[in-house]
Amino acid sequence: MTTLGTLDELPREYVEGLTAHNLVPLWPSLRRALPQGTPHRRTKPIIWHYSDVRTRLLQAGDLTPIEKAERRVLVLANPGLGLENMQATASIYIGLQLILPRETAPNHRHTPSAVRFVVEGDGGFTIVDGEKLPMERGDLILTPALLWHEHCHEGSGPVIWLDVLDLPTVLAQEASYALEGAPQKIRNQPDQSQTHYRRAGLVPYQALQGIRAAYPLLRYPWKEVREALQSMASVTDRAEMVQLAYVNPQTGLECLPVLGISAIMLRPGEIAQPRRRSSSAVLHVVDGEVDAEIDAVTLSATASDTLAVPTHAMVKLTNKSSKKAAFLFQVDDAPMQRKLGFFEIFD
Ligand code: 1HN
Repeated sequence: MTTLGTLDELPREYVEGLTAHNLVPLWPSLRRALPQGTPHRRTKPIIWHYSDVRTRLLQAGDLTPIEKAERRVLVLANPGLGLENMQATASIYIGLQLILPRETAPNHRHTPSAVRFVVEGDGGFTIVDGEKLPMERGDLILTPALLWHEHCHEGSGPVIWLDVLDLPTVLAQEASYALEGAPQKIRNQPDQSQTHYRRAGLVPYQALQGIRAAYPLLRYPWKEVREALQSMASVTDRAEMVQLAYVNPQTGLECLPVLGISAIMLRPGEIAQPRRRSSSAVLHVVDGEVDAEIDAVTLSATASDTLAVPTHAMVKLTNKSSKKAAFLFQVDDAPMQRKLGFFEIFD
């Protein structure tokens, strides 16, 4: 590989003339823009322990009334990317949000897409596009770009969930903004996961005639995801991972344009070594004790802990229990990378 010319090698007056005309020579920066072989990664493999976050989130509940926060969130910020940039990985935003009984997080809509993954508590719900979506532990709720959403809490005790957004990508496009709205009118009926999309393989007949919403299913109850993982595990070779992707039931494609959502079951004692891939990810332990080796870093995770996986990382997941299964929730940016044409899985 040839060594390219540097800025210092150019006459000072020439460089000043370029600067004066808002021009920049590429060659001194070319190797930084295109490192050879693997990308330059600032994202650190790190873990956020739920016990550390939860304490401080409950303190925020005392310190900051919901009216002063709108969303009472502590952001899981990767130190390698600068805490102020609010990135768990370069393209994934993660926060932990607290709502207390009778509070509401007011109605709004915005350009970033989000999912919520419920970590703790009963009685919370999100209203998306007029649909009331109950939030039980492990449930996944979609709030796709530009759909109205607000959160409420009719139960007792704190409700805490993981917010997952494609915010870093939308911010990088200078396209992130929100609109506030009046509280939504709730359609007084069970959510569509209980009525129109009860099981895989069955969709409303009308959808075949082209009458379909862009986001037909907005809630994926954990109870069903967990059962589906267990059924799959019962017949899956130990050499293969037990992993299910959350998809749009009308298209069979990922739920959201940028972020991919999936759930993993690690059987008792299982060591999973997924192939190295170009995407970044966030892993969240739903249940169990898991050692995650990410590049050369080993992180020990237990229920409700969250981990950042950089792009191109080597990953090894170990279920530390020889008796109980472990369950993980995964978010990655593979859908965006696929659309951009560079998603890769390496040998
Ligand atoms: C948002 O709309 C929510 O609706 C939570 O609960 C976190 C972080 C950045 C931008 C929008 C919510 C958010 C957010």
